[in-house]
This record gives sequence, structure tokens and C-alpha cells, in this order.
Amino acid sequence: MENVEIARIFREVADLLEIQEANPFRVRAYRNAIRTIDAHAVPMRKLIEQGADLTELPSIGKGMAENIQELVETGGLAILDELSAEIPEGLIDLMKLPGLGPKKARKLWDELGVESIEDLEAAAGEGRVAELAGFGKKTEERILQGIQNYRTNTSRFRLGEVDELLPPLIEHLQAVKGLNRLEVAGSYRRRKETVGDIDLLVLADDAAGVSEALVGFSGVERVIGAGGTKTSVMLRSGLQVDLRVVPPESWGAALVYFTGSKEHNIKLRQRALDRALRISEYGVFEIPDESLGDALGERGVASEGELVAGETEEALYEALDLPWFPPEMREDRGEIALALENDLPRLVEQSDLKGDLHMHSTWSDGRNTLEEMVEACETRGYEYMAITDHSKALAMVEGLDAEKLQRQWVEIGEVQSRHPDIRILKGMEVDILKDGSLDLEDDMLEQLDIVIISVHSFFGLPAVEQTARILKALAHPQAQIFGHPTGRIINRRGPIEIEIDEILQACAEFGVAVEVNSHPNRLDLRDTHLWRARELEVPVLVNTDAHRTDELDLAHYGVEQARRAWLGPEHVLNTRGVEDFLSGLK
Ligand code: DGT
Ligand code: CA
Ligand code: CA
Ligand code: ZN
Repeated sequence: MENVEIARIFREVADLLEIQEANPFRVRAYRNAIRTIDAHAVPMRKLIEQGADLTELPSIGKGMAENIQELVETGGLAILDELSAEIPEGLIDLMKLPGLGPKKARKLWDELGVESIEDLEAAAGEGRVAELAGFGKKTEERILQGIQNYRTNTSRFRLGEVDELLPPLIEHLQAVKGLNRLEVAGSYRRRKETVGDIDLLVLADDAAGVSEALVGFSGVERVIGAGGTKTSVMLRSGLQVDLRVVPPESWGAALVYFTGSKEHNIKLRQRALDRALRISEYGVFEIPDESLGDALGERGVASEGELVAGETEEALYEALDLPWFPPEMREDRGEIALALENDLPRLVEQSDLKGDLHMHSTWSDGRNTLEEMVEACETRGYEYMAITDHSKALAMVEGLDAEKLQRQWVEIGEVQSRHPDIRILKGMEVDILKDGSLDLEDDMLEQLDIVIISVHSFFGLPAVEQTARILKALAHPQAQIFGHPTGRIINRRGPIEIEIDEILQACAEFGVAVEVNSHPNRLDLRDTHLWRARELEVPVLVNTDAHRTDELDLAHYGVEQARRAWLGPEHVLNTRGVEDFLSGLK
């Protein structure tokens, strides 16, 4: 850890403290320390190695010296973890925009309810930012420009971001006369956790009309190319959209081709060639005898041959003696070989879920009351659910200690009697402390129906230490579910350093289930890790970690990642009825 990194982390702490409107002296202590550290020629780690007394440096008091020591020794800072857990993640992003410091971010949060870059963009687009005292029209313009630059620099979009950006465009296109079908293909359709660009396919009577409509969309920043059946534009959000107009007899072939993945397509092409067939985005064609083995024919032009299939995906696959593949499976991870040996597995679906076992209420950092969460789960047709508020280590979100937890149980009892149709399980998201112990007394843990254990601090521990910490927590007799196991926030915070295979093997050994946290910023465990969990027969739960009733609807993102790992309902514990579910937990 170099001085610049220490300074950067302290700057982040100071910003977050300022957002929190913490004591100004505390904020200043960090800012002054930053100046000293930035200016010091010798790395702090060297000084510590040499046993120097850091408090002899200007503006470094005892607390600051301890912080530096903690950073150098562990790579992380508990106070930063705590602050990040308390403040909406999106708000931290706001401060990466030029001209937006903590004071302005706080003001946007307080007065306009802005909690993310998307919120800010919407507010600025409606002119609401300019109306705030201290902002004005110029600032608003600078903010919009800043958002654009920020997006171009983080080049892949999270699936959840795309789901916010796409609907207005799709609505706009669907208003075009004679547009018969529209489908988003590419990685978006395969439900990859991040998306590079958008591949739109349309079936339309008037190709030029669709192209014009796309170019004329209000969110377009510039046109990359337009001509014939292909149009590409860059949206102001930084998202590129490639649109193709497809003839009806090729619809299925285009859908397969542009859904990809490229690797899946290559396997299909090979299989076609083995059958003397040629495959393209226009269809599957017979290769005329005279040009066999020479895809370009003698005159250097592809001789088309007879169209065998192309109108539907099913027909295209059938021409290759293959079943239709769910898009999530089209990653060339052995799906074709699997199909040749067996019927494809029935993948888990959102409608299989019978309960959600990870959510917060106003008892800790949730927005809705416990009863509102219960009602929302009932509305979604769940048979059971668990309230899993934070434990006391997350002091700033008012995590629950034993006494408060017992008071929560009284309320659960009351709410349960008012809502007899859904089973409310008593749960908690218990922090894994730095030493791997759990943040709640054993006798309390024993009384809970659902114990999720999660990391919310010391994200920066070195791999050996981090793995040992988690292994110890997993071995606790009351640990049932490992929540958002890697702690990553996509495009923002990397995963904690753990030996994932060792961890999953321990889960299998101890009977601990792993969560796929469905929040599109997390998707944790990710698809490849879920794949390994399946191999090791570690039970999986699809949870939302909802902090508001509407976030209960995010479950589909978790289901999609489970499908990418070929998980069926038999692998996902919360597809079972409540008694079976509970007996499947440790
Ligand atoms: P992305 O946009 O980076 O998230 O990933 P994709 O999978 O959407 O890739 P993209 O947008 O470059 O292309 C869309 C699909 O088009 C891709 O999944 C498969 C197909 N494709 C693109 N290039 C090739 C190629 O060179 N060969 C074959 N067979 N297919 C391709
Ligand atoms: Ca794409
Ligand atoms: Ca593309
Ligand atoms: Zn958590």
C-alpha cells in the first residue's frame, strides 16, 4: 500500500463523513492527514516497518496513526467499510462526477431524493437540478456532460442499468408503423451480468422508417452508421445500439446469430458443415454439391443453395438435430454435448420461487416496515419469507442486538397473526466479524429460523486471512446461508480475496447454502461460481436482499444467473415448500 493509495482511501472516508454531516473536526482530521501523507517522501509502510512513531508527523494524531497502520497491515479500513454500508452506493458514484463534492451530493440526496447517477440524470434532464440553490443552469449542464463522460469510461453496463435505459427506446421504436416484432439479442438476451452493446432485431414492413426512428430518438448522441438494414447509434448514456432489420424468412436465424454467443455460433457452424449445410444470419442453407468444401464457390461468391430453415429458432436448431437452447445456456460451456447425450435440463424459473429469505425492514436499514415487507411478499404469492435485518456490528444502520432482536420477534408474532397465509421466518443477516466469529450470541442464533452470515467489513484482507475468516464462520453450527459471498459490487468494488473453491467445498461439508444475491449491482455468487456450487452439490438460494418492497421484484436477476449456471429447481432450496425448505437447511 503506497502513500497515494492511503491518501485516496482517506479522501473517500472524509467525503463519506461529510455526506453524513459528521463532526467537521473529524472530517478535517482526515483532510489534514491526507496533505501530510501525500507530501511525505518515505512510504508509510516503510515507517511502520522501521517502528517509527507516526504521531510525530504533522497532523497525524493517535487515531490517524492507527488508521494508517490498519491500512498498511490489512489492506482495508473498517471505518470505510462501515460508512460505505450506510450510505446508498449510488451516492458514492455521484462524487466521481466533476464538480460534485460531498456537500452537493448530500443536497441532491436530501432535496431531490437522488441516490444514483440514473436518478441524477433524470432530475437534471427535467431541469430540477438547476432550480436548487447553489446549482444553476450551467452546473446542470456540466453534470449531464460529466455523466456522459463517466459512462464512456466504464465501458460495460450492468444488466440492471440497461434495463433502465432500454424501455424508453423500445417504446419509441414500437410506435413505428409496420413494426411487427422487436427483440433485444446479444449478451442482453443471454442475461450476462454486464452488457457491451445492444443488438436490436426488428421485423418491419418499412426498414427505412425504423432506421429513421432510431436516429431520431431523443436519447441519441450521435449516429455511428446508417444504411440499408443496419443502423448503429451511440446513446447519451454511452450505450451503443446496433439495430438490424431482418426479413421474415430469416427471423429465427438472425435471432440465433445475434444472440450468440460467438463461441456457441461457431459450434453450430461446425455442426452445419458436418451435415453439408451452411449457416448464417439469413438461415441454414444446403451447400450445393459443386461447391462442397468451398464455402465461397468457384466464382468467389457464395452460391446460396436451398434455404432449409430460418424462420424460427426452433427450426434452425432442428435442422442441426438440436433442441432449442434457452439463451442463458448459449455460452459454449458444453451445452451442445449435453443436448446430444440427454434432454436439456429444465432450468429454474422465477415462478418456481416460493419464498424470499433475505430482506431488510425499518428495524435496520430498510425503507419499509416489517409489515409492509410481509404484505409485499404476500402480494407476490410467496408461501414463506424471512425478515433478516442487520446485526449490531453495523452500528450506523442501527443493526440489532439481542434485546432489539427479541423485540422484533414480538412484532413478527403480531404481524404473523394478521397474515396467516404466509409463513414469516425469524431471520437475521449476521455479520462475520474480522476474526470469523458471528455478531450474535449463540443462544440467540439458536432461536432464529434463518441465519444468513455476511461480510460487511474488512473487505481488503489478504486471501489467506480472508479465506480462514470465512471458513471459521461457515463452521459455526448455526450458520445456514452465506450471503453475497464475494461482496463485489459490479463495476465498482471487486470481490473479496477468497479461495472460492475451498469455500464452496466447506459449504458442502458443513451443509451451508450459498446465496445468489439478485440485486443487479451484486449478482453474487456469480454464474461461474454457481456452476461450481452445483458441481459440489451446495444448495443455492435465490434472494433479493430487498431494502424496499419494490426490490423484491429483482429476484428474476438472480434466477437468470442461476440459469446461466444450468441450475434447475432441484438445486434451488427456495423452490421447495416451507417444510421441505427448512429441512434442506442446516
Ligand atoms: P457484448 O455486446 O460484448 O456484451 O457481447 P455480445 O455477445 O452481445 O457480442 P456482440 O454485440 O459483439 O455481437 C452480438 C452477437 O453477434 C454475438 O453474441 C454473436 C454474433 N457475432 C458477432 N461477431 C461474430 C463473429 O465473428 N462470428 C460469429 N459466429 N458470430 C458473431
Ligand atoms: Ca452486444
Ligand atoms: Ca453488437
Ligand atoms: Zn448484506
